[in-house]
Amino acid sequence: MGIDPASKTVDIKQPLFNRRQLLQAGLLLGAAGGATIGLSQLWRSRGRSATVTIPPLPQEAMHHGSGISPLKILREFDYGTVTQENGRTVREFRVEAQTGELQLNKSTKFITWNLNGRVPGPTFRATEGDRIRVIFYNKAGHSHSLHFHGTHPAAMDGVKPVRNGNVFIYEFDAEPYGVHLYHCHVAPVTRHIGKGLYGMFIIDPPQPRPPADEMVLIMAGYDTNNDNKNELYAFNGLPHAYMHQPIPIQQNQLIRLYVLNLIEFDPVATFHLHANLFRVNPTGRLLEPSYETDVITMGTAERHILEFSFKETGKFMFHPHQDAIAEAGCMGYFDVISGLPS
Ligand SMILES: [Cu+2]
Repeated sequence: MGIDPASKTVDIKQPLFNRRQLLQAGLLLGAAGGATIGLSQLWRSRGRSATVTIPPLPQEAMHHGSGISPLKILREFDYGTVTQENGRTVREFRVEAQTGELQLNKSTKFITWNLNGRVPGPTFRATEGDRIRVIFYNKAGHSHSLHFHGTHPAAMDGVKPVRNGNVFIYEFDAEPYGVHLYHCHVAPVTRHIGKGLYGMFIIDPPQPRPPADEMVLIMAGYDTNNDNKNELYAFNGLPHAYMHQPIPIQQNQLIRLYVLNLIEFDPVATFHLHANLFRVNPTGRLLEPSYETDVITMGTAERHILEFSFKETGKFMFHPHQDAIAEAGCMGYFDVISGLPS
């Protein structure tokens, strides 16, 4: 993998995402691909057979002007490079901390500290019991780190800063299954998270959850004038992104949302879905959702799996029910497309 322990450098020129990872994320078929993307390949590889139908994405979704594409981030899962070592599965992830400018809206530019050039960082995904190896290369210009939620040894807790230009390799077992997160843990952490150094970490149970159109929604805030308050908010990095480009989903198909509240400064954020109810699986720690509602309340870093399907076609909003947060960017639409029988 090109690591020279003496110099503590790593060759990061190889592609961050290989063909297989993109296939697993269902993204290689392109924006103009047919209405049906066969995720059956993914499920067959896990010993299941099922097909999930993902409506075509708008052409511009793949080339967003701001440098990141929330529609792409939504369904993009990084399964790492898989090898077998001493009889067990090892998933190796490569992640690079960078500094870059993000156009948050027509009038606001924001300097981000980000991972692999995106906010939020990659959604790492593993199966419980895998060995996780994260090669973290800090090229952002400041000290940063990666602190993962879940369980691991103290030496892998990610609270020790990794200086600019250095590499640290985090290695631990993926447990327990559920929906977790990771973020930079260098002080002041609020600032390091607020500038974009965070992402989701999904650990699947040994027996996979039923097939569904799976998506990641991470709520975050932007303190654009350093007054310790958020002026803008976003799902998956860009304010109002899913208002401008609603998320196409299929009528009568199971949707599984991995939702995380990573808004700093505001103590809680709610999540509300219009014209429907969803089933809640707290922290993804259950094999089945446990209750049904249409609004949940999450403190910072709380996360859940939400499951639902829409019977009706049309555009339906989702947003925190604190309207000030929603109106400042944390708002979007599902665009329910007809086609699947109930
Ligand atoms: Cu940091």
